[in-house]
Amino acid sequence: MTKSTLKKVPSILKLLMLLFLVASCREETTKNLIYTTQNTIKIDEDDSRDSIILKAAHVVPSKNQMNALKDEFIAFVHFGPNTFTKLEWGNGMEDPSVFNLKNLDTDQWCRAMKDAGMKKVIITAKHHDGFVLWQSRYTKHGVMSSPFQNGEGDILKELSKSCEKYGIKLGVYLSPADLYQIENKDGLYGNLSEYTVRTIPRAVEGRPFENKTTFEFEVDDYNEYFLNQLFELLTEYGPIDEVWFDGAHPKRKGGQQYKYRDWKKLITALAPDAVVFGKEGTRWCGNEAGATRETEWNIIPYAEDPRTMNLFADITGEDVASVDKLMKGKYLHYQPAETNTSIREGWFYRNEDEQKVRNTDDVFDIYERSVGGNSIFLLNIPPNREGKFSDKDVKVLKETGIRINETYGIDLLENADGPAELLDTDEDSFLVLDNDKLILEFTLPKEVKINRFTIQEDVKRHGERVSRHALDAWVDGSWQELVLSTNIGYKRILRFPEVATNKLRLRILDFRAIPVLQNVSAHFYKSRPPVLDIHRSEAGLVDIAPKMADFKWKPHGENASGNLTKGMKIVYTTNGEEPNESSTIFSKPFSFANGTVKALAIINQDLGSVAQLSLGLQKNNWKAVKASSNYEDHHVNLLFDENKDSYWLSKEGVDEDHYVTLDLGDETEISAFKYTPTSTISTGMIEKGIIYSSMDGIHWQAEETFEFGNLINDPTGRLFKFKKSFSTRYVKLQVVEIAGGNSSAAIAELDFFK
Ligand code: FUL
Repeated sequence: MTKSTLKKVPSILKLLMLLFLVASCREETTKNLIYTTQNTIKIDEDDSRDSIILKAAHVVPSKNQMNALKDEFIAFVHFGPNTFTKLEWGNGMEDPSVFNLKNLDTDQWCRAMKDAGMKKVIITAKHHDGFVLWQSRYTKHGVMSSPFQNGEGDILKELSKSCEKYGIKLGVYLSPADLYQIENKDGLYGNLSEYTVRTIPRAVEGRPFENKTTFEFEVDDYNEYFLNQLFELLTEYGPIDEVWFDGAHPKRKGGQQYKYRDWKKLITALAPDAVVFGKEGTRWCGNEAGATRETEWNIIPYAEDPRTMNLFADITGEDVASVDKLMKGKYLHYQPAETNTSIREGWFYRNEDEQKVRNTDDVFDIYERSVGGNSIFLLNIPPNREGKFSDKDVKVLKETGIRINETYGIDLLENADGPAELLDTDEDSFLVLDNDKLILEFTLPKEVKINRFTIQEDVKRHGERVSRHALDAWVDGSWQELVLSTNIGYKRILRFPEVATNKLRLRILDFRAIPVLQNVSAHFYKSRPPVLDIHRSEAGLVDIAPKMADFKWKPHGENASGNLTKGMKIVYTTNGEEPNESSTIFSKPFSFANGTVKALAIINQDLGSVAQLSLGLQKNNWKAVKASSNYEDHHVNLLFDENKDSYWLSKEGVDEDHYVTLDLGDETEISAFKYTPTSTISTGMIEKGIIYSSMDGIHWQAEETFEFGNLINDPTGRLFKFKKSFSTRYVKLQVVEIAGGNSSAAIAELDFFK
């Protein structure tokens, strides 16, 4: 029976037939497919809720998407003028000489990635500022005009050689937004040029291409420029496995449109193995903080056919693809999420002391939640101004790799009894779970301690089907439920408190169609001393305690954090040094300002990861003198209450002029300030402003204008160092620009540093 014959029969009848088919197919083929599996399946007008669910169960990844999923853990590299100007977003008017790179060690990058177990690297060949990291024929705004190797250097070439040497796949980030092409007088972006038929690549005298393929597209100047550059990147740097299109736009001009379908034709022809991020290939997970969803389905409902769409909106929100959401779509499309975040605060390297680096616990935790939550983990490691990954970052990558190997390199089910298709290492074996197979048992030769269990569905052939499942262990003569979870997809890592057992039971509780599993494995993760949280109270006292969010997985109200913290001590430093066994023991909250607190937990001889917090002036004597306006629930006092969850919000529409003035209590020397935007709402981000000083609160002196980029996607605190420190008693923060054209300004917390 074909899909088109199915289309002609009424819905109810269709459903009955489908159910009959489920039963008969099961017997005959063990493959259990009703429809042909496809990457995109159209929802027909007469489809019922059940037939839509069944269709969703037949949506499978493309070959490139499957490979992207199997890469699991991949690297991002943000490098460019911002590395030298210490900004998150450049403005496109940077002099190429700022890219004053003396050394470059891409081998060191690749070694560190390899150690971490990463399979691919995606580099910002061109970020929003338009500066190119390779020897492009089509612009002078890039390495060719920089002092790096006297203008002869090519970062892409070096990286591609290192990738080949270390067996790492290569991907390119080519920003559609291009501030250089917007700002310079001959810029091509939004220049209102005509759409005419043009040959790609445009021939450039003296610089022929080895690859003689040509294309004809009807495009304007900027699309032509973009296609020419894609041609260079996809033909001259070895195989390219991912092309990353960022949706962010610091600025736009002239109604510039992107002819993505032409870009895609070029990519398919020149880099057939490349998955395209930000379009129909892979999607943004919706945040830049490393947050993951409890339930991440990769079958996404679309109102239009994603195979012909030009514009892809960001998919955010908690519920992206539940059954209710699928009902609203017209097409069902397989599209895995990439969980992208940075190892450092911000995407670009700034400095060694102030810019926080995620610790191993943190990176490992995101790894388990993202790879083990049906997504791809894309971790950014920004090279420093020496052209290397900094030592701190390298150490974390190495430790993460060791931890992944120690935990997931050993399968405790290796000699277990159970369905062979799930226990073997053959990626092509799978098990169709007929009704009587919805409960699977695994018996181990002897009792082992476990706290992790991984399950994989056969997504390659059968798509994603399981929507609820539970794992039990045989303890003291009865089954004890360890964890209850939702979907599985490519991989689900179940985390639960340690249990000693020789028998495990997996129960599939709900599904979209008869489930087909591919693999299961059991593991033991040696728990470390907990990650710490350092916090200063409104009264100025610093408290250090285990971070509770890390124990979110505890089931049945068991206090896993309590268990873990038995016999624990916390040590800390306030002089910038790394804490160790002989550092001061934390016994009660202490008063501290203007410096960095670093702390770690010790259990037995085991040292945990270092947590650190830079603290500015104490705020207990501060007073708000005036705010241009505020909402009742978002009073101005909330911007210095040491609580990032509460925030000041100026009134929309009431004042054009948004500002706050504060009395710091005493005359103080100030050299820097930190703006923490609110992450509760995504509006009110202060992109540009002026800091004023005053001794009497009447006469004001403008000190400096500040500017911050990428606040909406990455609402983390931003430090601004003044060119010259100044003494003041009063400060005024005058808002000049609010991100995204919003008309309320928000501040979660303000800090000033001596
Ligand atoms: C964002 C960009 O604006 C950031 O600068 C960064 O490149 C990140 C990966 O994507 O949207």
